[in-house]
Amino acid sequence: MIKEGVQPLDSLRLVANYAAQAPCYVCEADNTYDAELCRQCYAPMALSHQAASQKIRPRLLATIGASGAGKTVYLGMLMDMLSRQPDRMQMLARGAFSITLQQSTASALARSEFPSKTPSEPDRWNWVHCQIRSPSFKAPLDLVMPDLAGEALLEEVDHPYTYDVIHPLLSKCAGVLILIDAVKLQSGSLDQDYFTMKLLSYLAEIDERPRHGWARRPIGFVLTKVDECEECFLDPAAFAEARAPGFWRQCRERFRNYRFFASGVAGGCAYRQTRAGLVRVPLRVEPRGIVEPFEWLVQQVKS
Ligand SMILES: Nc1nc2c(ncn2[C@@H]2O[C@H](COP(=O)(O)OP(=O)(O)O)[C@@H](O)[C@H]2O)c(=O)[nH]1
Ligand SMILES: [Mg+2]
Ligand SMILES: [Zn+2]
Repeated sequence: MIKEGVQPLDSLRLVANYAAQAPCYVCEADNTYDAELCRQCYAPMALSHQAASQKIRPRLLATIGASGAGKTVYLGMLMDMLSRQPDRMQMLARGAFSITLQQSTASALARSEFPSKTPSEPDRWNWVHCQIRSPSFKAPLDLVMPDLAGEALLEEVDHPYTYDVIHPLLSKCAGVLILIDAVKLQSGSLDQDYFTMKLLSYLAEIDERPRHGWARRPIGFVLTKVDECEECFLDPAAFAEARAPGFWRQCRERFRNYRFFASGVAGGCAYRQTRAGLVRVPLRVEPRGIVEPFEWLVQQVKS
């Protein structure tokens, strides 16, 4: 038993801990120190704690595009490839949560399935915090990337501030990859063209500063599913110009730093009858053009 001396009460300790607030890395709302997700935007609070524990602030990048454009498959495959290849660019995941996206994509593809659709609720999105190393970099680059749902993006673009996470995220992003379904463009559907035009005007209006705004930030356009659209793989810029004239023009008029890429994860697809009905499944995994757009974006962000 202690007769003399000051013994802090447990309740006081609790109050002190709760008084210490941590700002969210994305939206900057104050959160209690033990919150798992930001109470306002649902970004993982681990991002803030990890950023606070190191000297360099991680840069934010985003992969955006319509629902079904192939964002989840692309990002999951990219992470898996970067975390395994010893030469070129390497990725080191920071925090266990950063591995979930690549794990769920790789395990679905190993079962000859595509990963399930990204839920539109932000508290269920996967985030990746990683460190990128490359023989051409002097110091590693810390990056944070979420896997957003296309429905949420569309809702936000049509009705700004519906989702607390998207506006602050895209304001702070150093660059984006915009994924566009090449198969839909090839079929003559203009949905992808309209959606990309909306995304581009949303970005342009988020930050209109001539030097630091989106007009000068890097934008990589990635035309996806090239296994079903060889024409696009050969010359993605010419394909976009011919099939998506709306966003092509907008891009030339409003943005300075952009490039076109083509990518594919599957090597052919088929339909399989399941209890849920007919589902599209990959026949083989044959990644093409996965690392190139990301490598370009990272180099632009670094320079
Ligand atoms: N042919 C083909 N289809 C793909 C490829 N990647 C994705 N898909 C199809 O597109 C669907 C949506 O992909 P997903 O990554 O979930 O799109 P998201 O909504 O943008 O995240 C998948 O279920 C597949 O049917 C690909 O590389 N080739
Ligand atoms: Mg998705
Ligand atoms: Zn937040």
